[in-house]
Amino acid sequence: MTRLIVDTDTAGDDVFSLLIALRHPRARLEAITVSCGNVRFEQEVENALYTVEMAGRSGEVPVYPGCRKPLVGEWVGAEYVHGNDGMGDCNFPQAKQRPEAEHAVDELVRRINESPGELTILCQAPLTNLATAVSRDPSIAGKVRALYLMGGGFGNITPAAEYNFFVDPEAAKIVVNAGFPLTLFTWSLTRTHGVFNDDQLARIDALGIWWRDLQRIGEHAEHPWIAGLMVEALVDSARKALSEPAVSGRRSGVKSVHLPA
Ligand SMILES: [Ca+2]
Repeated sequence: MTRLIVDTDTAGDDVFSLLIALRHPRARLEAITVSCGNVRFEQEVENALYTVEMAGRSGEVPVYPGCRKPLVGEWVGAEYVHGNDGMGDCNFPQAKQRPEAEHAVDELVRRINESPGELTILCQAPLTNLATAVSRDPSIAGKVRALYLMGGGFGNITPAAEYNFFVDPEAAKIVVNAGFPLTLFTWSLTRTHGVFNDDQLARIDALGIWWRDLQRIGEHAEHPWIAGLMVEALVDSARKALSEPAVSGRRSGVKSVHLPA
C-alpha cells in the first residue's frame, strides 16, 4: 500500500492522477495540498474537493490550501488552457466537503515528520508549497519515501520553460537541490509517453463512455478497472521512458528523465 500526498494546482489534467490516487486499491491518498498554479487559487481548491467527491471519497481525504502565489515572481495562470474554472468551464457544483483550516505547508512538514520513510509525495504543480516546507524544515527531504515531480523539460510556456517550473523557478531550484529521493517526469515525457495505446483505447471505446465522462469516473463504479487502466498506461509509459532516457543523471539523488518532444 503506497501512502500518498498529492500536491496539485487542480485543473482538469491534475484530476486524472487524483482520481487514480483516490480509487486505486494499492494507494492510500492521505492528503491533498493545493498550490498556486493553473487557475484562481480558491477555484483550484474547489476542483480538488469536487474530485474527491466524484471519486466517492467525500469527507475521507483532507484538502489543505497552501501558497497562493509563487515565492518571488508574479503568478501566471493557464485559464486559456483549462477554462476559467480549470475544468473546461463546466462550472461544476460546489462539493459538500470544505477545505481544512490548516495550511498545506504545515501539513507537509507535520505529516512527513510523523511518518519518516513512509510517505510518497507527488507534486504536479508549481513547487511553492514543498519549497516552503523544506526551507522551514530541511530534514523532511530525507524523510520521504519518494518524491515524484512533474516539471521541466522542453517548454509549453517558452521553448525552454515548462509551466510548473516557469511559474515558480526559485521553488523548483530549492526542491531539486534539497536532497529528496526525486524522480522527475518532464513535460516532454508526458507529451510523448503519457498517453493510452491503441489496445487501451479500444477497451475504453468498448464501454461506450465518452472521453469527458472519464473525468467523472466516480459515477462509473461498475468499471473501477478504468482507474487501473490509466495506471497501467502511465506505468508502462514511465517504464519505457526510464529504460530509454535521452538524458539521465544524478544530482542530489535526482533521477531525471528527459525525452525529445
Ligand atoms: Ca498541475
